[in-house]
Amino acid sequence: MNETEKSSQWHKTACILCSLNCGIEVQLDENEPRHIARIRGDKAHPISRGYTCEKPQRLDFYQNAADRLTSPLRRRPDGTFEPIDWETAIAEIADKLGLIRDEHGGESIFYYGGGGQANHLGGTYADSVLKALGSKFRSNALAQEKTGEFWVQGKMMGTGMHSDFEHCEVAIFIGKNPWQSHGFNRARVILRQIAKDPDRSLIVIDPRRSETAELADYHLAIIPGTDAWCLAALAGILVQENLIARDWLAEHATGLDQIEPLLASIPVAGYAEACGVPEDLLRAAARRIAQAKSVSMMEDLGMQMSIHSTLSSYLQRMIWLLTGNFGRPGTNYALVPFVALNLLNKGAGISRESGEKPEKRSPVAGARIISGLVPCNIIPDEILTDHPRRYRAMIVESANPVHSLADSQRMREALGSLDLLVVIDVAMTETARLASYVLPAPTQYEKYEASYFNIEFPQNGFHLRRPVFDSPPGTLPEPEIHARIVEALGELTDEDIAPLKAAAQQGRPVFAREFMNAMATNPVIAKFAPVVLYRTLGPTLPNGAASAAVLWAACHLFVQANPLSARRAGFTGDQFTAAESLFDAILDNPSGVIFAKDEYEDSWSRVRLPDNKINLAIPEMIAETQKLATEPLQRNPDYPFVLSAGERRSESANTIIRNPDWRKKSHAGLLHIHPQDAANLGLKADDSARLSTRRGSADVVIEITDTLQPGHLSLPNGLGLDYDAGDGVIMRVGVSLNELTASEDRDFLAGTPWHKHVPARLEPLK
Ligand SMILES: Nc1nc2c(c(=O)[nH]1)N[C@H]1C(S)=C(S)[C@@H](COP(=O)(O)OP(=O)(O)OC[C@H]3O[C@@H](n4cnc5c(=O)[nH]c(N)nc54)[C@H](O)[C@@H]3O)O[C@H]1N2
Ligand SMILES: Nc1nc2c(c(=O)[nH]1)N[C@H]1C(S)=C(S)[C@@H](COP(=O)(O)OP(=O)(O)OC[C@H]3O[C@@H](n4cnc5c(=O)[nH]c(N)nc54)[C@H](O)[C@@H]3O)O[C@H]1N2
Ligand code: SF4
Ligand SMILES: [Mo]
Repeated sequence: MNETEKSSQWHKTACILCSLNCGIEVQLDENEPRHIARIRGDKAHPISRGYTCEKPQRLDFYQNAADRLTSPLRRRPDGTFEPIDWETAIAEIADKLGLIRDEHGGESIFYYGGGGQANHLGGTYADSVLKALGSKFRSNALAQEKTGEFWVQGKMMGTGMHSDFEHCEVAIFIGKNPWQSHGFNRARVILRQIAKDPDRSLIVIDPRRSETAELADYHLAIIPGTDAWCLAALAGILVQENLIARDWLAEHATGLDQIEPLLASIPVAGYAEACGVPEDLLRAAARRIAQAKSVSMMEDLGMQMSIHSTLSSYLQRMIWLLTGNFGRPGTNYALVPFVALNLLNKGAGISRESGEKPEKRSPVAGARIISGLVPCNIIPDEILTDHPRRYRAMIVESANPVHSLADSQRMREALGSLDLLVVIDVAMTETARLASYVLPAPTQYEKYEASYFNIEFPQNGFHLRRPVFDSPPGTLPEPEIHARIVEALGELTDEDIAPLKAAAQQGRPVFAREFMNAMATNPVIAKFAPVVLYRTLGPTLPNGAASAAVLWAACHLFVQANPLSARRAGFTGDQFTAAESLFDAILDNPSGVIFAKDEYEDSWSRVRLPDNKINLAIPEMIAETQKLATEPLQRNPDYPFVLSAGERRSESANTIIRNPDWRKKSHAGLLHIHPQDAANLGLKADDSARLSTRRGSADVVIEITDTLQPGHLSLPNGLGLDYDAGDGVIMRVGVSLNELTASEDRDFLAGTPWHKHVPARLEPLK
């Protein structure tokens, strides 16, 4: 295909700006063929079906950023970087990691990241590097938002779950603004449908009149940080007005006898006052929930990144469980993940189904490890110490912890004090700037990638995306980087893989037999399975799809664990044939495939607790609920405002796009403030002010809006990046939020941060 044909063609891929990864089609610029010129939704994508929001129109800012990395870099003693070749980079990194392992043990090498919003294929191969090093501790962004929810979910259901907003009668969102942040497919279409149907209701629990709250039938505008009181009051009303689904609970749940007296004693009027919502409105919402045939409920950062987050995850579940809303259309369901992530990438925390691993604690701070992830907020404590088991080296892949985790100042200090920091990214990030070595990867449009947050039901989809562009010289895809490190460590030799390489030449049936055999007989093959597959099966896959090799094993594991789901999705025959045809379907369908079809009742068999019954009573959470009566929300008079540090707006997308020009001027990261507060401070629209927290201060420009309550301030997520436009001049637009947050402000159990609840002070800058 010549360049002109290539540019006029529509290439199928996905948007990478949030976890939904909607299918899109892109056309390249005729004159500048490395640019994306036009973008439209892919109607053939089996999940998003042509839907997109406005953000992907600006994806070329990601693809063609000026701070893209094009060569491995090594830090010089003076802190500047020099380009080096790949052979040198891999040899030196493997050598240094090997020395640290030999001297201090593999436990001292910490892995962070492994995939952002749409790129988890590379991270599955990192597992082999970690095994080669004997590394045991890892984390990623899920451990600063979802681990409290995972812990509760593990104790109550032993399975991951999601909600069926498309079919529910009542939808409830707490600390979640799906109009902007999505979180489920085709969110705006579905929200509009619910809002305009007189028989359906939308309940939003959010201190702010968000775009979603605008559409709500019931907006419970709580005082920031009082979710636990609001939820306890709602659950209290359900019990006290006898609105609970008693027969259903008798059949499907245990522990009601322990929580009923607790909820019966909730002083509803007092808790209504504590959360600032009129008691009548709380009662009306609770009755609406109890009446409905189906209720779906979702929590997100507004609750998960605030005080009481783990407790609120527990109380949130009471609302829909006490009313029997699980395992039917329109309610909440247990999903079927693509098992590979569980088995091949153990502990990555992506599948949302593992609860707490018994007794697992971080080596220095002794923090609880949930779903295999060390709490993000304690990472600096694990490094900034002379403890013999401290982390001494770190590999960061596809993440920017210096910018995205609490307390950037301590994170910089911690990363700066490591013996070795290796960063794998596409761009020169705030974290990469501190690295000993920076390894450049192609963008997600220059390699095979996969969208992994598969949470749809009753049909679940998987999308393997093909490259739209060739990868630039100087970059290597992550699977290749990981394979080379494992090989340079001397852990996997040509002799180990030669028989499988030969078998792969004879077709997949022969390969499958030999691979299973090798897994059972050669411990090296079992230990490094992802990289082995990449090196043996990988080169035989069509169209250069070597990175997809790990998915072959994933297909087999999936069909083995869920034969019925696969059969309903059309993958029939014996287990081997079904798995092979699923793998072929993934390779052959550039818009993605449905890999599982389920029945709502299947949810019950996935509740992995005794008798498949839901457990309502978690002792730690019962004790926390009791404390609500005597421990009111604390206020610090020196910091009279509550700052929500990280609102999702229409032009924020974590830090995936670094060039600030992707936003219109009017969205340049303004601080939202209520008119009354602005007037009290003598501030007018577009005035500058100094925002201070216990940890730091920043200059902000304000926007006045009555969508916020008095006393509440809000700043957008993902801004304040130091973007080098190529001329050495750093552009910074908006506030780098985590310069203002403190790592000790975190949940008592899961260690998740309180970013939505940062005590703050605001002073006019004159
Ligand atoms: N446009 C856009 N979409 C995104 C992202 C993005 O950067 N930009 N990021 C993606 C990611 S990684 C995630 S995790 C999701 C997050 O998605 P969301 O959690 O929906 O996003 P937020 O805007 O951070 O927070 C949601 C709401 O919490 C409210 N809130 C603040 N304080 C409180 C409180 O004390 N209690 C309650 N109940 N609510 C409160 C805020 O007013 C806000 O409306 O979004 C994803 N989607
Ligand atoms: N104060 C505050 N802090 C927050 C939040 C908040 O609301 N408030 N939100 C938090 C949330 S929910 C999240 S999820 C985190 C997200 O924070 P992180 O997990 O750090 O991830 P992203 O900001 O998504 O950045 C992804 C990185 O991947 C790189 N990248 C993109 N494509 C590729 C690729 O193909 N290969 C490689 N190797 N790298 C690639 C990008 O350049 C970028 O550096 O931020 C958190 N931080
Ligand atoms: S930002 Fe999210 S919802 Fe919007 S198009 Fe991209 S993947 Fe879809
Ligand atoms: Mo997130």
